[in-house]
Formats: sequence, structure tokens, C-alpha cells
Amino acid sequence: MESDQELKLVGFWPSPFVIRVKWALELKGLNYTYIEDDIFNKSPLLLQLNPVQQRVPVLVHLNKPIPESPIILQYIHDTWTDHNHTLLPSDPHLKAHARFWATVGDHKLLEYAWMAMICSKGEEKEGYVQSAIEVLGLIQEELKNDFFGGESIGYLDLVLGWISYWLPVWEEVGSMKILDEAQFPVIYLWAKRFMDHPKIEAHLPPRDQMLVYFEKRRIQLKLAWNK
Ligand SMILES: N[C@@H](CCC(=O)N[C@@H](CS)C(=O)NCC(=O)O)C(=O)O
Repeated sequence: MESDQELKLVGFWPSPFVIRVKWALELKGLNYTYIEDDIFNKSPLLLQLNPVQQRVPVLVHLNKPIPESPIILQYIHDTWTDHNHTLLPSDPHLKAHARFWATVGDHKLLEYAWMAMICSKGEEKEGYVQSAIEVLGLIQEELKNDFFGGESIGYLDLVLGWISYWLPVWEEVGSMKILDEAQFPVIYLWAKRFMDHPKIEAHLPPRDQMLVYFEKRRIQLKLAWNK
């Protein structure tokens, strides 16, 4: 077990990027200190730890900061090799494959779903929704077992995990549907399975607070971006 001094996570409660790191640390059974930051009023600590991007999450291990959630997950996988929960496969091709789909998830699905939530202009919004649905279809084809990681939750499950809890909130806030149970039964069941894992569900922010937060963000960004 790591002591509190050795492992810290700087985060922001509604972030879909921070939660994946929390989940990884919990699955690995690592002891860490969570430090809540405010991305609208960033602390000197965050600016010092991640001066280039000034974003959360940042993991601090033995006083060394590691930013960017996919990089942090990789770091956790590489560093705590003796812990029983493996995040990435050892085969280089399978590893590259998981990283590729994680990139698709973040740079396409998450981006489209986020823009669809913010956008209120009919045609433009529909375009983002359709793009998200298309990518979700491709991601669904990649699921061959209970989890993307095989029998247990792995790196790609953690990166895509926001689909199970954040996406339904974004759908409600944005009055839209992306993850339709009838259209995506496999992903729908995966999302339920993922959420039912005790280490996953124990660390979710309250849904009612998420709805309030993302509705506020939707209105702010819609005005700022003229969407
Ligand atoms: N690609 C990054 C994204 C991190 C990110 O966008 N974090 C947001 C919170 S959800 C943030 O810190 N935003 C502050 C800013 O951009 O100034 C990751 O996966 O860690």
C-alpha cells in the first residue's frame, strides 16, 4: 500500500476524466489522497503541477506530477505491476488496440456527445448526435467479452466508463438520445455491468448535482460559442 504522502490525485468532481483515474486507483486498491480543485478558479497547486495545460486530473506520485488521464492510467498500469488488477494486456498489439479505441472514445464520441449537449441549433445538433451514434456503433463492435478488458474491467473500460453515467446525464440536459437500448443492446448491457461493479458505483458524483452542473455549463457554453 502507498502512503497518503506518496500518492495524490488532484481533480474536479464532475470531470469524466478524473473519475477514470479514481476508478483505476480504487481497482488497484491503492491508498491515495484526493484533492478537489476548482477549474474556474484554479489553485496555485494545480498551476504548479500542470503549468502547460492547467487541467485536471493530475496524479502526483513521490512528488512527481503526471497529467492527462490516459497517460495516468498507463502510468498506474506500469508502476503497480504486482497488484492483482491488470489494466492493459501484455500483448503489444492488443495494448495498442486498446489505446487506439480510447483515443477514438475521447476525441470522437465524447467530443460529439459534448457538442450535441451544448448545441441547440436543430441541424447542427442533429449532426453531432448522428456522429456520436456512428462512433458508438463502431465501439460496440469492439466489445467481445463482458468488458473491453476481457473478463474484468480494463484500461478501455475505464476510459469509456463515462458512457455509463455521464452520457445519460448529458442526454437529459441536452434533450437527446445517443445510447438507445434497442439500437445498442451490447453497449447498454456493458454500461450496466460496469456501473454495477462495487468499486465503480461507489465513486460516482450525485446525479442531481451533475444535472445542475451540466445544465449550467450547457447554457454558459451555448452563449459563449453561439450554439
Ligand atoms: N485530455 C485530458 C482532458 C482533461 C480536461 O479537459 N479536464 C478539464 C476538466 S473536465 C479541465 O481541467 N479543464 C480546465 C481547463 O481546460 O482550463 C485528460 O484526459 O486528462
